[in-house]
Amino acid sequence: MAEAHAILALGGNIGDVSATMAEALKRLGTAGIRLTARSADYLTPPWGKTDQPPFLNLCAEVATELPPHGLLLACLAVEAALGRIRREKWGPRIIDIDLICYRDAAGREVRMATEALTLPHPLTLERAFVVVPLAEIAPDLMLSGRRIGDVAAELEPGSGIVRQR
Ligand code: PH2
Ligand code: MG
Ligand code: MG
Repeated sequence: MAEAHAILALGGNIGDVSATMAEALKRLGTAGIRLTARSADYLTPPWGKTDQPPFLNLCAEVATELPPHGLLLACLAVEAALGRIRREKWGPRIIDIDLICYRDAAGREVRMATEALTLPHPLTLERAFVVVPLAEIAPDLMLSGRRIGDVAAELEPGSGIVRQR
């Protein structure tokens, strides 16, 4: 059966985040979520709530037969298994795995707004910590009528984001 494709954004700012994100991708791989591309890790200034340590972020492209909500549940299960405890909105965390956009097996962009999940993720273009890593793996991706590579080119100079390695 043909697979759907999705973009995931991972991040965190507590503990060895690089190792935690790698472990998260490995665990997703055993849950029917096949990694097809991943960006480098990026050191990023905290966004939204700025009085906290910097984050490490990456973006990944995955292929899966899971529907959008099934994919979201798998991401939340991996977060929980890796020890994430939800405290304050936008606050410090061990690992966060967000679903950015989803293309079904027929190649159609899925748009939805439920309490649990809005697709595409509505804050993507405002978040340099997502746009810059995403531009590394999918510069031609279109979100809200904008090409991700173009949005990243506008952001990058003053974003304070540093690619690792
Ligand atoms: N996640 C947030 C809030 N702020 N800032 C950065 N740099 N990276 C994140 O992953 C991040 C954030 C809420 O999910
Ligand atoms: Mg998030
Ligand atoms: Mg999240």
